Amino acid sequence: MTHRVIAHIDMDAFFAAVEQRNDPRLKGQPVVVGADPKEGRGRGVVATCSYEARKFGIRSAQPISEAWRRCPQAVFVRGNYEAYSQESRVIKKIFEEFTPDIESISIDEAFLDLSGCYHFYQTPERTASAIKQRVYSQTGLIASIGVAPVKFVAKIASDFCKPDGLLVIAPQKVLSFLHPLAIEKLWGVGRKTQAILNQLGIRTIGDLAIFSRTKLVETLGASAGHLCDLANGIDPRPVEADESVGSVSHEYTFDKDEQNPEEVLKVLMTLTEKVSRRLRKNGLKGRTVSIKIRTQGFVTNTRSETLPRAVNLIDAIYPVARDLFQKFIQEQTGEMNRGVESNRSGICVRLIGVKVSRFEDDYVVDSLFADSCHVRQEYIQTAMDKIKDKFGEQAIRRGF
Ligand code: TTP
Ligand code: MG
Repeated sequence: MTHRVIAHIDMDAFFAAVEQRNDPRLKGQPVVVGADPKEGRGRGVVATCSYEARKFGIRSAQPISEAWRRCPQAVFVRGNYEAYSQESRVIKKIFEEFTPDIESISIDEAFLDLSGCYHFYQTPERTASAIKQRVYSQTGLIASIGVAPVKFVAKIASDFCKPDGLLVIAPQKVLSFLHPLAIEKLWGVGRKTQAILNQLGIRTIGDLAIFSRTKLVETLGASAGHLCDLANGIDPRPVEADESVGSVSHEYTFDKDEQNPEEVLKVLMTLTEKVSRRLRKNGLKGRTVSIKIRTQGFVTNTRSETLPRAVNLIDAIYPVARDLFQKFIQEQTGEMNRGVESNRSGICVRLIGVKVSRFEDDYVVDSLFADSCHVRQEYIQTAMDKIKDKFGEQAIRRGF
């Protein structure tokens, strides 16, 4: 049986490492990137901190006031979102020198499928080591890399070997690596699931691997079957390469011409949701929103608008798409009234599509830098993405 060779690469203390590299005085210092601590009165949170700061118990998402209390002598930096984003692009370019099969997960994290290229470096370990060295020599930043035959094990491995780590889990070692680990290390086991599993006497991944699948599904529902598979090292999910095209779009053809604009708008909302989700999955934001409308007689119309800043959230994309559609309807109705078109019953839409293009910065974890409304929208959409990833496209929908 041939196994895949999948690497999970995650930069160490990413934002803080960029700060330390840019200012050598910060090397070896506890550095906290996040909101202004205002001598302990600051609101907001820690984005990340250097490993020196972690020794004081400082963590991502902790209130900045707590970070200050734990280590007032740390260097507190507000962060430079653009710089991190730029660095992320440079790192991704390095990955592309090794393989085109790259699935970006976040600003500092990606899966690479090395199955087709590791032979050039003889072994998976040497390939991963070459990537690590290349990243360091070009950026001065340190990546930790986990390599395994399946995705989730590669991710656990990179986390396990941090910082400055490289860990290759050979196929025959997957179970002996996984089984002693705490159950919460398993992808998809949050605090609630962990509590239930603990009540069932399951504390390690190994405990889960030998637990009755039927009993687990009875207790946790159908999705628990997936957890059993993971505990046994089974994860068929492939590395899904990022989109390399210049736009992301979705369209829908109605079974018969749709005359009710409200129905068309409902479809437009669903399509926009899909586009938004794909954009975010691929770390993209675009400035141009376009719609495509095919009316009776296969006449295809497009309308687009370019925004002052790049977007990928549905709340930013949908209103633009909706306004474009409504304007189009008004134009058409006006023309009909002037006798340009003979269709008296109103507009008949055969196909509707939405597209976002003119990509700009990669998507980064910018919640720190955005207003609170934007942050809420991000949380909601990320939660919706996770539900859809787990339970399918129909599992959750927006109200209109
Ligand atoms: P992580 O990879 O989770 O953290 P890290 O790179 O700082 O540290 P390590 O991987 O070594 O544990 O996140 C990458 C960057 O994303 C991080 O540097 C800052 C940002 N980030 C936030 O802004 N808020 C958060 O809550 C988290 C977890 C990360
Ligand atoms: Mg990281």
